[in-house]
Amino acid sequence: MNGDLFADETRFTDEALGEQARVLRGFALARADALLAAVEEIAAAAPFRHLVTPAGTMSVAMTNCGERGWTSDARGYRYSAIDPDSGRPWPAMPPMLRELARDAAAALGFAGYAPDACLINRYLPGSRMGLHQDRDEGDKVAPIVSASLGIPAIFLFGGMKRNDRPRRIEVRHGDVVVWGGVDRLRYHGVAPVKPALHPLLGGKRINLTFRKTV
Ligand code: MD3
Ligand code: FE
Repeated sequence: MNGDLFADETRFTDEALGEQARVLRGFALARADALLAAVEEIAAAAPFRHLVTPAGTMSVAMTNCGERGWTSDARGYRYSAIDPDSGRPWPAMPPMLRELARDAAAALGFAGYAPDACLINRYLPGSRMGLHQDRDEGDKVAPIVSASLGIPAIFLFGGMKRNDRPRRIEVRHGDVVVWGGVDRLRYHGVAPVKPALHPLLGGKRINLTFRKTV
């Protein structure tokens, strides 16, 4: 390959993270503008908010679209069909988002993936997500699909036990991660995001995670 554009090619090609987990580099790139427009429209109806959990207030701001959304208060977290801030259903999941998730899941052999929830996370410099498992979903085998937009972040990709030392995987604008089946319940998190500037998003990172919650 020629020149600087591909200087880090070896670090940023598709990568197997587990038997049924993979990073698809740039998979969402061609749809990034449309995804961002969709996120803005969703956030206009269901604004980003810093949820409170039993452990404290999250540094990541969140909203949702789809039939259900992930939400939390001091008593605990859950999926809810209603946005507790507005008392209305979450905004519908735009077909574009549904199709991205379906196409990415199909690339790992999960045919016919039909998520019912999309959690949208907004990170500013310093925002982080501690190691956790996604286990509030009824279906613990169906994949979760995650699309990253904006400034880079380091995913912490752990094992089945909290104490397993996580791998650090940099994810950039347009990258998609899919994990399902045997890798579905791995511990994971996001290291504190470093300040950076992205031409489309400025100083922030948006992550969309698609789930099948029932
Ligand atoms: C799963 N969000 O919202 S999942 C979450 O970047 C969440 O905002 C991440 O975890 C974020 O619950 C996107 C990324 C991820 C990375 C590694 C994993 C999920 C993983 C390894 C195993 C299982
Ligand atoms: Fe998670």
